[in-house]
Amino acid sequence: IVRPFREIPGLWKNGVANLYNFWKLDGFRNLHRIMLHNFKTFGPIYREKIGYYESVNIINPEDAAIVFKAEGHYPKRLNVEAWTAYRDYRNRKYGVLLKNGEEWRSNRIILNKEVISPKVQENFVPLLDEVGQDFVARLHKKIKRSGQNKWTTDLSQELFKYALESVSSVLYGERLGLMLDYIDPEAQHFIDCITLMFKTTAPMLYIPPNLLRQIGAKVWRDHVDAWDGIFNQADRCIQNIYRQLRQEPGTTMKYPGVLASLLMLDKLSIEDIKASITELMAGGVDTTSITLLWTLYELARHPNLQEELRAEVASARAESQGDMVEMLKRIPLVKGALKETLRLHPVAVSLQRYITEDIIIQNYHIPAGTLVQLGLYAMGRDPKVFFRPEQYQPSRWLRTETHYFRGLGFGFGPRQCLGRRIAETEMQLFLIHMLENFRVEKPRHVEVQSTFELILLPDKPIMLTLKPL
Ligand code: HEM
Ligand code: 2DC
Repeated sequence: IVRPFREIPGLWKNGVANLYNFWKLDGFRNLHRIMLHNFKTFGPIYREKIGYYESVNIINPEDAAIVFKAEGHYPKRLNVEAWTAYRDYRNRKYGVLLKNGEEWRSNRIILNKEVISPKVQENFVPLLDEVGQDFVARLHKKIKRSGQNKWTTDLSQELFKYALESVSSVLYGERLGLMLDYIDPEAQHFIDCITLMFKTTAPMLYIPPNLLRQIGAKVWRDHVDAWDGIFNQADRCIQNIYRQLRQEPGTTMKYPGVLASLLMLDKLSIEDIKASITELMAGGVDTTSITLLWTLYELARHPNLQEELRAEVASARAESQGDMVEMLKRIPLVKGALKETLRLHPVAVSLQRYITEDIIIQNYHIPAGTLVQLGLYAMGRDPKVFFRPEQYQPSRWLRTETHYFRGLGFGFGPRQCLGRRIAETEMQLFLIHMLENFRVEKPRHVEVQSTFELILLPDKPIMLTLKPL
């Protein structure tokens, strides 16, 4: 017999008291650990309410499958109110990230063709490969200058630049020049704004941004400054391409980039294009760079695995004879490593959907309209889901284990990450070039954990030593 919704275990009766306890546990930075703890306490399903934000949380892949089957025609995630409040406040359009319903769907279908379809993916490879080559050349130069034949450093700032250069080259078909010695201070400001934007979003998940705006709270003002910086820089890049395109309309054979393709296609309004290109540019920096940083950290901790990956890359290189599209088809273990990184160190602590029909999970009835969250971080570390979850084992993604609703780092279905193919290609090419050029080591043993700043980040700097091969 199916149990009613109100019997789902958890703390959902007093949102304000729960918010207070959450704050006492430093929950704004510990969300992932609190979720893990709640699954331990309540089991594979629990209901919660923190502040005004209420959800049912699940952890099993089989339950995730039920939820995604009930996501309907217009899948909807948790609305990040801080992001919509900023756009409402500044009178800017929502892009594909924030739109919902029919408008989301029609925009998303057009964007899919230019951003995530297999047809365009091949266009990205030479652009991203060039950035990867420039990145390792830049590291070689730094190592030479150090005079020590190695370099020990926190790579995060370098990786932010690599990620922004990569996503920009795909979006605009042009280089920003971030792999050069002297970089545009505006670009550096853009990078800092994205980090600040994420950080200031986290508390506003639980405290309504419009309330914070009315009382003139610093977190809201910082958030506005951060988005202003992001939009100003994106506007400059977009204007630049727009002007070029009007002066010499697309005649060359060269792939012109996502933005120019969308403008020439002429199916979305300029305002819609601008809104989504800005989101793509902002979404393309911290996500891939942090995932790459975690991957290098894991490779430094597992030197034998690192050699195995290097060997795979070397034979892929030999077999593909310089054709990078072919080469990318021959590196399953490198791809497994990236999946393994996202399992243990996901960017998104959870996936969420408002379900559009009633469902039954763990024998509880859940009515249509409920916000259901899949605890992605908790799932990745659950021994019932992954064999020996504490071990970093890229080969588990090759065959041995079932993958049914387990590889969800980019989300699922028609609402999954729009930047997924860009991110994957960019990260695979990065690892190819790094493995071909450097041995990565860890100067000393430091256990690094995650901290929640809307996305999950390393809680302390990750120091790595790079040695040319
Ligand atoms: C959405 C993860 C990189 C742009 C998402 C979602 C996840 C995610 C989990 C929500 C999906 C869902 O609800 O099912 C990641 C990870 C990345 C990454 C792990 C890299 C390691 C990127 C990049 C871009 C990007 C590079 C831009 C080029 C977006 C956009 C959405 C999104 C625009 C919203 C799509 C929509 O609502 O239709 N991402 N992302 N992401 N991501 Fe990413
Ligand atoms: C954060 O409880 C925790 O890909 C919340 O590239 C639920 C939640 C909702 C939406 C998620 C967010 C979490 C984490 C960051 C995500 C976001 C959707 C898209 C965004 C996963 C899990 C991200 C990083 C995008 C951001 C693009 C944007 C800045 C323009």
